Amino acid sequence: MINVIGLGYIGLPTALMMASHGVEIVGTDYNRKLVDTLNAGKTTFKEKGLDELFAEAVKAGIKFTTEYQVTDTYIVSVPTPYDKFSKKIDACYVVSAVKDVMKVCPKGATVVIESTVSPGTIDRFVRPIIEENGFRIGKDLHLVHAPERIIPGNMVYELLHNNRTIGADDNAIGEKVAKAYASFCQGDIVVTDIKTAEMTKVVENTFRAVNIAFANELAKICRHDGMDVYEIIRICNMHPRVNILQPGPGVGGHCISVDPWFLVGDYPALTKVIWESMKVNDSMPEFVLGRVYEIMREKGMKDPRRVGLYGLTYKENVDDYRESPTLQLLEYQKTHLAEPLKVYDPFITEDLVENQYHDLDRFLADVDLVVIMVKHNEIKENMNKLADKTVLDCHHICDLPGVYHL
Ligand code: SAJ
Repeated sequence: MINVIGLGYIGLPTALMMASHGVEIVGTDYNRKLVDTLNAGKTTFKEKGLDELFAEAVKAGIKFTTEYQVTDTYIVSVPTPYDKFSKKIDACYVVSAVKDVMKVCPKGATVVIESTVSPGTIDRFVRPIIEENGFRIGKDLHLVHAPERIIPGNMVYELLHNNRTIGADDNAIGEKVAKAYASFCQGDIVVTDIKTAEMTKVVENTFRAVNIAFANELAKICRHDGMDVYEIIRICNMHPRVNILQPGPGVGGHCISVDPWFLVGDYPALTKVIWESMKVNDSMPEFVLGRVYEIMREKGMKDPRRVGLYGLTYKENVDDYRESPTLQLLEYQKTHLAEPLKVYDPFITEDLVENQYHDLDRFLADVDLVVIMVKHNEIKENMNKLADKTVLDCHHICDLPGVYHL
C-alpha cells in the first residue's frame, strides 16, 4: 500500500492515477474539508480528465483520510512556497509532513518526496528529521526524490506520458521506486542521485521562466519601437535552433513564478540572468496597466470603471489563481489607490475580488475596454462579442480589427 501525503494539485492526480492502475492507495491530507469533499465523491479542482480518473480510482478502492497510515511507502506531495524576503525555499510543509510520517512509519519503509525542492533541501531539512527519529537512512528507511513534472491543464495526459526523474542514494532503491511509477508512467524513468533530481526540476522551471522573460522583454522593445513582436517571434522560430516562448501579461502559478527564486535565494551571487528574468516577468502586470492607460488616452476614454479584465486564473482553462497576473495587477493598482477594475473569469465561481462578475454578457455590458489577461477557450469561442469593444489582447488570440497588443 502507498500512502500519498497531500491531496492538492499534484498529490490528488498522482494518487488517483496509481489507484486506477491497481496500486492500493490511501490519500492523506490534514485539510478535513478537502478529505470530506473527496469522500463525498467530488473532486476539489477542475482539470481535464480528472473526474473520470477519480471515478476509476474510487472504483479501484482508493481511500481518503486525515490520518497517516502504517505502510511501506509514502509519497509526500505538499506545497513548497518561497520566503518573499530571502527568496529561499520555505520547506515547512515538507518538514511537517515528514515529521508526521515518522510517527507511524515502520522500519524498512521508503519515503518519496514529490514536492519541488531546491538542491540540498532534502539534505538540509529532511535527512535530519529522519535521523532524529532513530532511523538510519539506507538501512532502516529509504529516501527518494521523484519531482513531479505535470502541467496544469493537461495533467492526466502528462502523468501517463511524461518522462520522470527519480533521485535516490542507492540505485537499487531508485530502480524499485521507478518500477512503482512504471505501473502507470509510459515515459522513460531516469534514476539518478537526490541532489541531481532536485536540481533538474528547479532548472526545468527556471528554463521556462527565463525563456518567457526573454519573450516579455522582446515585447517591451517592440512596443517601444513600433515593431510586431509576434511576427518577429514567429519568423525567428522558423530558424532550426530558435524556440522563443510567448510574451504575456505576467507569469503566475505555483511553479514557474516560484521555483526559480529558490536558486536566487541559495546562490544570490551567481544568479544574474535568473534574477533579472524574474523581475521582467514580475513587471508585466504593471506594464499591462500602463498599456491600459495609454489606450484610454488614445481613445479619449475617461472612466476607468469602464475597463474590464477578462480572466483571473494564472493561465488558460484552469481554476488555479495562485500568483495570477490579474491578481498582481489589481494589487499594484490598489497600492496606487486606483478604483479597482472590473473582472470576470468563468472558472472562478467564488467572490475573490471587488467588482467581480460571474456572467460574461453582464461583464461585457458594463465595460468598453476589455483586457484579455487569460486565453480561456470561452473567450476564444466568443470573440464576436468583443466586436464593439476596444480590446487589449495580451495573448495575441483576437483577430478583430483595431485590437491592441502588449
Ligand atoms: N506563460 C507565458 N508565456 C508562455 C508560456 C507560459 O507567459 O509562452 C505563462 C502562463 O500564462 C502562466 C505561466 O507562464 O502564467 C506558467 O505557465 P506554464 O504553462 O508555462 O507552466 P505551469 O506553471 O503551469 O507548469 C510548469 C511546467 N513546467 C515546465 O513546463 C518546465 C510543468 O511541467 C511543471 O510540472 C509545473 O510547472 C510544476 O508543477 O512545477
